[in-house]
Amino acid sequence: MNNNMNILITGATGQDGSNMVDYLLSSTEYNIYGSYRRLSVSNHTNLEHIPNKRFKLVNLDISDQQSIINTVKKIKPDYIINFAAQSFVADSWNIPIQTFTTNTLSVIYFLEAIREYIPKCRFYSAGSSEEFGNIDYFPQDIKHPLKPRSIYGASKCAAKHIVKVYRDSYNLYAIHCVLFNHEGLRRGKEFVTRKITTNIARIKYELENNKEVKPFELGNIYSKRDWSDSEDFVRAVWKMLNQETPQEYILSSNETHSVKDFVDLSCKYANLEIKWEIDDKEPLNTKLYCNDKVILQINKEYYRPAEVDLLIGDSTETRKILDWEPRYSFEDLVKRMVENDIKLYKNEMK
Ligand code: F7E
Repeated sequence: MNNNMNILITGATGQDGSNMVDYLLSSTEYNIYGSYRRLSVSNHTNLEHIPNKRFKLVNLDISDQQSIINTVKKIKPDYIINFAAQSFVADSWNIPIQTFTTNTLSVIYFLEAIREYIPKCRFYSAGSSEEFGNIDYFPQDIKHPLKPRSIYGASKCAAKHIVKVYRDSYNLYAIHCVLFNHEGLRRGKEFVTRKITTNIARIKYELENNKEVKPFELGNIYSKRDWSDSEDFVRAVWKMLNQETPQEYILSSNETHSVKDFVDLSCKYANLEIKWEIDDKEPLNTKLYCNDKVILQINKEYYRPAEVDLLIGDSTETRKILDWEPRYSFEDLVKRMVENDIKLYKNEMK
């Protein structure tokens, strides 16, 4: 491969996009174009550390077909890694059309532009374990039927089918990989893992500095997810894009843990001694205490109209094909996130 390859990464200001930018800058010599959607307030925190001549930010709105065509014609990417999405499942019930435009229509726009202008370009579409939804069996492998429970999940199922249709019809290197939950230091604070670690960091500070302790609130603490580190996943995604033939994959940790497990482990790594007051009959009454102070309570507002109760992946096959293994365990992930948020909160308070 020559060194003049151009790689377009959409959603470059988000967790996965920025991790992919970092990874490809450090492991390849290629030119990286990170796309972002212009907002009146800048959201480039995840990219501020990248002073690199091989990296350029490009303004691209993936919900606008013309914007995609213009960008594709200008950059002529050899790879398009599409991480941009309306990725917050809970919001997909409130903004269903935007969810489909961003997560599904954009995939058609990209594939049409690739077919027309850059047919050799390799395209990655980010799938999700939300596609499995109301699961039939566990662990879920690539053959698990698609049974989405959220509008987000449905939007990703449609994207998966579209990618396959374009791959089969036009012989494109286009792949859609099911990613189970993946988190990390750059995770958005509305997702449950980062919501937990940022709040635990704040509460630790409040307790240690004799400040008033403000409890935080969660919804369904019994739902179970298969959580990995996004930094591990971006390495695997790059491998998927560099196989001889395109095919579908899944990425997962092959473990499942409840939201409550995540809280317990976060408190352990923050050195907080906690005590649950569980109400089995009325989960809304459940509370978590530290030093006799309530630090967490349950709020109905954070429950979803339809929940995916349990996800656990089986990525054995993908691991073999790609010769990939995760470097971070579930425990490593929680520890890294908690320690990072404790440091960030302390600095913020200085
Ligand atoms: O929720 C429960 C919530 O919003 C995880 C995205 O990356 O992974 C992610 O989707 C679980 C759910 O992620 C709160 O009900 C309880 O059961 O962190 P989450 P998600 O919906 O699993 C998939 C694979 C994607 O593709 C998505 O893009 O936690 N939960 N209490 C809560 N969740 C949130 N957000 N906030 C709570 O207060």
